Amino acid sequence: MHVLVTGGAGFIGSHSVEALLKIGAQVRVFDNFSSGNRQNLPSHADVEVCTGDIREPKDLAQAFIGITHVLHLAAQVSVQDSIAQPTHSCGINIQGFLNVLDKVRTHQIERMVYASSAAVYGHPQRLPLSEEDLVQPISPYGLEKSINDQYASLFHSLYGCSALGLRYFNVYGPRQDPKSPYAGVISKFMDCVRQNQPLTVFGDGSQTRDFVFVKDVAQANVKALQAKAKGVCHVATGTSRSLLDMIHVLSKIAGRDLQVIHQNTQAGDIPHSAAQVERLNSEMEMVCATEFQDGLIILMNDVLGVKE
Ligand code: UD2
Repeated sequence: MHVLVTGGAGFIGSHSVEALLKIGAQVRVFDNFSSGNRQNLPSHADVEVCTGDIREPKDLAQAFIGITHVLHLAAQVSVQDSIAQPTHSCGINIQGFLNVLDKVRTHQIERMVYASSAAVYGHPQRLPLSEEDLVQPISPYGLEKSINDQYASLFHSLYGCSALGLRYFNVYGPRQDPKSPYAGVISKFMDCVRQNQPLTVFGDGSQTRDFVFVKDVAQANVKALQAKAKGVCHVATGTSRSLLDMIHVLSKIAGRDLQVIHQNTQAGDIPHSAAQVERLNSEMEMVCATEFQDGLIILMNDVLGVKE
């Protein structure tokens, strides 16, 4: 397998590169390093790093030479930025996506897996969400991801491209920069623990999410590249927990009580999110099995610089 990983120097990308190396794949990382970081990448004979932008078809043409599989993770990943600058976000997440998909077509790539998102559902009509549920995005980011899903499906019908979109739920783990605009609540809270600062909870903390560990997500990406399933598939654990519950586990592993400040619920916040994971379990033969406490311990050790 010669795999091109767009966004390969980023949070999910760099863990996916490591998972691909474990199965003996040759990996070419394609990244414009706007948020990705070379230090996230292992120096390994089977990893090649290529600087380029998915908005530039010429950059992509070079990167696709000799490639058999594509893992497309490069994106504008901030929901807030997509609301503030919708045309900029569209340029990366729709035009950039289409540039990659079209190279998949013209280079007759065996398999493409790309990052879709739970954001396509907007406010869920019912829980737990199934892949068949109504797509009703409430941000340009969610809309862009759902358009990606439609393009991939159309390219399958028109040209036979084998593509699968993975709808990630709330991914956490090492290398998610807590200062970045797309940092999730866990990486923010972990940073507060490190600095001995109080945790800010928006609302009463009863909101629930399906928190999935990044190494499980990387494994799902690899499995999806090897599978034949088309369409879209959730990547989640199938179990949701509240912020208060998460803080309880966090305080247990920190070995002390954590101070919590409550602020008003943020506009557009979704109270509950939960995923059905039957498709992931059966078609991808994959379970996101990292215990929540174990994932948090790995992250805490990483943030505090404790060697495993
Ligand atoms: C996630 C995704 C987002 C999009 C969305 C779709 C992440 C990081 N974000 O947003 O990209 O796909 O799902 O539904 O995965 N919170 C606090 N204190 C903080 C930060 C957050 O209380 O300092 C709350 C926040 O109000 C929310 C919950 O924690 O209720 C989770 O927030 P998040 O930003 O980690 O993720 P989410 O689900 O809003």
